[in-house]
Amino acid sequence: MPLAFLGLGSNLGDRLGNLRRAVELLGERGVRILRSSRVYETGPVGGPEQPDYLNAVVEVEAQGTARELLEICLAVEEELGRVRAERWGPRTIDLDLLTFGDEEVDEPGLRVPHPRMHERAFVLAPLLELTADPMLPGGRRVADLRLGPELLLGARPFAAPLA
Ligand code: GSY
Repeated sequence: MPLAFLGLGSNLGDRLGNLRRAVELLGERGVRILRSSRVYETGPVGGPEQPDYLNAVVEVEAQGTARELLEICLAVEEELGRVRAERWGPRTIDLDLLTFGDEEVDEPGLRVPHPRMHERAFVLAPLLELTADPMLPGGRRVADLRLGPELLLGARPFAAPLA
């Protein structure tokens, strides 16, 4: 069964509660949560002025395809009341499929590895807790990214792992 990494983010309402509930709902829909990073508080990237996010990454075992896992993530977002109003705007929950085994997928609405994951401290800081050498878009390697201290400064540990 493929192992995948999911990025979770929330910057509206009970942010930590939203992340915890998302993990529960993923489990109820047959996604086995294997490990979680700690939860980080991070400044918003892009979009209008908005509150800070809480972000985490979980490693999961999926039952089916990348597309099926994406559909589950979208269903969980919907159940948690996410309204897709503004593209980069605030949200109660955001679930991003970061990687899916060693698959590369480029289809409408689904690009894996996530095309911007290597640019985002709010993804990399929690992800690197779980794996030192994640699959990145374009065949990049973490060692090539020349990550500086701004990565650590941009992501502040906030709470214990979600699982
Ligand atoms: O892409 C995920 C949603 N999102 C985030 C996020 O999760 N964390 C931070 N820090 N900034 C963000 N901007 C967007 S859009």
